[in-house]
Amino acid sequence: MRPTPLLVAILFSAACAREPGPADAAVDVPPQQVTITATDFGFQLPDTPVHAGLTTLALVNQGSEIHHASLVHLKDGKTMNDFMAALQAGGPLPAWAVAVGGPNAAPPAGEANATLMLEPGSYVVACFIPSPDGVPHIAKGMITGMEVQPATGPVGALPAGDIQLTLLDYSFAFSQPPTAGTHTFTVTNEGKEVHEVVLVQLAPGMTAEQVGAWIEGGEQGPPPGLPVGGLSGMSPGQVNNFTATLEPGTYGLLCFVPGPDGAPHFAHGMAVTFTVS
Ligand SMILES: [Cu+2]
Repeated sequence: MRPTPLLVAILFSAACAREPGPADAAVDVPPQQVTITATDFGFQLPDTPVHAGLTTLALVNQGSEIHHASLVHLKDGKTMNDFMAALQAGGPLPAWAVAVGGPNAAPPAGEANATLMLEPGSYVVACFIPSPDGVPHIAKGMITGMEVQPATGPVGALPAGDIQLTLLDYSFAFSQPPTAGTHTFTVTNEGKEVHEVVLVQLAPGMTAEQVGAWIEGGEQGPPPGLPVGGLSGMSPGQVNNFTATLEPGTYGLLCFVPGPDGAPHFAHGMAVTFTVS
């Protein structure tokens, strides 16, 4: 007896259900959850091992200043001391130090998040945000090492957010204007320099440029805006997601990474103000 078409269809769909393709397996892996606690001026990482693969980093700020967690992958056996020496030498990051992103700019008592694919290896977690005295937090001891162990199972894949944000030399480009509500932003650095993105909810009448000037000027007077999300420095080609909830009002995007001339990228055009409705 030959199987009926219906039976063939049932057998075929059952076979498909038993043998998901690699893409299906990848997107079904939930991200590893890692909480990073920031204080004035240090980081606390989990006691449990961090493994390679899709990972959501939650930055919890228990300090009194704004902090971020910038992850830098140290390759070629380089150490945190090598990284500090390279920073002191100035100029762009050496090729062995790859800025992979991380949660940007959590206000005091606030949080920030980033989801990314972690490769195994040695990392540093650092905060480059300056205090009102102009000294970056990394120079006050806000750097620590993090070892990422090899994956123990499927590594997953970074899911596509509902809004794409591209970082360029020197501009931001949205796939569509952000609306009020909760969004996952997929951010890709398509520039030739390291870039970050700080998403700021602006006070009425304020602009993104005024936020940049306020930070650079030692945070005098009331803040022109408060950070609500974003991603720390990302080397060319890096991709991270972050999730943020927007209310109707005005917002700004800024990049504080210095260019070859020493001026922050926001002074070169990476400061945009937009309206959310
Ligand atoms: Cu900090």
